[in-house]
Amino acid sequence: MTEGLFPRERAVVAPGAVHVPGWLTAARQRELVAACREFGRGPLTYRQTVLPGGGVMSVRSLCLGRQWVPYRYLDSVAVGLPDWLAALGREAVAEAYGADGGFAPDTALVNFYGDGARMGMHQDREERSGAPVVSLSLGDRCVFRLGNSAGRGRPWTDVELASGDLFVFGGESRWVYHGVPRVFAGTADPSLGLTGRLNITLRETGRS
Ligand SMILES: O=C(O)CCC(=O)C(=O)O
Repeated sequence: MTEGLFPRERAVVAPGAVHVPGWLTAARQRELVAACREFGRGPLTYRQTVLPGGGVMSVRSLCLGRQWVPYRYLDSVAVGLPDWLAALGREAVAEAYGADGGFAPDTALVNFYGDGARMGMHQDREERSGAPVVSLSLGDRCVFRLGNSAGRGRPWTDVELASGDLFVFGGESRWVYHGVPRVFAGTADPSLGLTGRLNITLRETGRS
């Protein structure tokens, strides 16, 4: 009933974890969706990752720049991280923290959430750098769960991420468990031309 009646406010959700609703303009979101489509045309494609235990992730992903495989980064780069995307990551850190802190991402993980896809609680711990993780959301709204660094359980804070939202987690929140327990299917603005949800995370791997 109250949805859309009140502006969504910028918030520091936890120390070092900043949510900036609607950071990307509608035009920028459309450009990013088009770019994500292009990234998947080859040689990279969106694939479900098979975990070492045999589980298969429900999201479909691709990696620009340094390749992530469970649970490490490969030395090889199949497709480089575009400079414009790294620059957007720097802008994002400056927006969240007031300065970009020299953020120099060398990898972007692009996740596509189709029907029923979600992401379990996990830590982004394969990076050797303590630089923040920048997350950009496009398409359907979701619940993003920001937990703690001790384990997958409570306490956690649920944040609703919508298309165009920026979420940066660094500092004390850099190593917290986090996940996406729910995506609200069909909530994307039809003018975006995306069915489902895309999430781009930019990271510094800390590898030479
Ligand atoms: O989809 C999201 O908002 C989070 C993605 C994520 O946790 C990850 O790529 O490690």
